[in-house]
Amino acid sequence: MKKVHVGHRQTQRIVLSGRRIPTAPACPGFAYVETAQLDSWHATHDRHPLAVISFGGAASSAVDCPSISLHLPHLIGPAQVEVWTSTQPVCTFRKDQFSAAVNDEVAAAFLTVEEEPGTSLERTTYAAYHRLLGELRELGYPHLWRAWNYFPHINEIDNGLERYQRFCIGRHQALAEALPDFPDSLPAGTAVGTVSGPLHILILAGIRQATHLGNPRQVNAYDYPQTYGPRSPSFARATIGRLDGDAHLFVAGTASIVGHDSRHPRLPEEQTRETAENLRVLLNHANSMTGTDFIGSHTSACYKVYVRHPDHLHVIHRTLRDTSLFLDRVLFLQGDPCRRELLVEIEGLIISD
Ligand code: 3EB
Repeated sequence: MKKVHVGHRQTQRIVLSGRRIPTAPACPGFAYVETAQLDSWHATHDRHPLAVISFGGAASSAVDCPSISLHLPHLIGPAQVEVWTSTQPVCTFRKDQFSAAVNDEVAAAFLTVEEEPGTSLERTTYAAYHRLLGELRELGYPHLWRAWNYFPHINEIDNGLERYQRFCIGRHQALAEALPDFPDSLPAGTAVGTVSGPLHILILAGIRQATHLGNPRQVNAYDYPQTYGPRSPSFARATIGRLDGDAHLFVAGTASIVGHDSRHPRLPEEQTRETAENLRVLLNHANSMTGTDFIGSHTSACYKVYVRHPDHLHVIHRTLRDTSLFLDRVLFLQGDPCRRELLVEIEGLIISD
């Protein structure tokens, strides 16, 4: 496939709310909000919505911004949505299955694709990534900061190859073609199986580069041997981006993998401890690489815990409570980690001011 470079195209910008105030900081915010409180939350926060992500049911809200609904049922507490906001006014774009919201620093871009019978998941994934990366380049946000991928039946075998492995082939092809400095420019990622639904790809991208990190306990996923699939998973263990003076540490989906081996098959408690240890080492590594403290008291964090079997919720929850990592702001969602033996996966965002 030939490399195509697309020039900057004029796209009509729709300013949703407020006037553009160029001197205002462009810092995005990330919060979990009870679904029932979403409209009053927005009314009382002086922030412009970039995106709303709901889990297990559409959020009915008057908030006008790109929104996406993922079939990842909540396992604890009242339904919450994830809200991305901007202190700056936001411009939104919509073209069929593509939607984006941008400020002067970052873009939140979503693409939703229904799989069609007769089209392989690798082709569907390649086309989706090709489109998303092209749109982001045209909008002026070519640098990837964070990617999330969701699709159903992730561990099912389809014509001799697992659907996750097919997904990895298409993603690898599109990113290797489009990204300068592949694989070093790959961002933190998540790939989790939903209960049902289309392929959803969510990308946070920037006008500036972010810094991508590995985990000293783990082989970089893009260097995994071919025993895990014909093409390696295209993501970094963590990405750090600086916005309005705050360092944002985006932690990729982290599971019970040491080196490149899955550890503790069938043991949810041990997998949870191993995952927490991977997170602890990653946070310390991020601290030492950047001189920023992502563990101390001036940080705020939100995490998502993806649980394969709802029966394991209590042991996973109890095990995490015994680690110092998580106290508040954790969503427990039913979702399938990408390797079938993995029972739990945790991602996070830690902001240090
Ligand atoms: C792993 O470390 C576990 O394919 O985008 C975690 C996060 C995992 C992201 C992805 C896969 C992905 O390999 C699985």
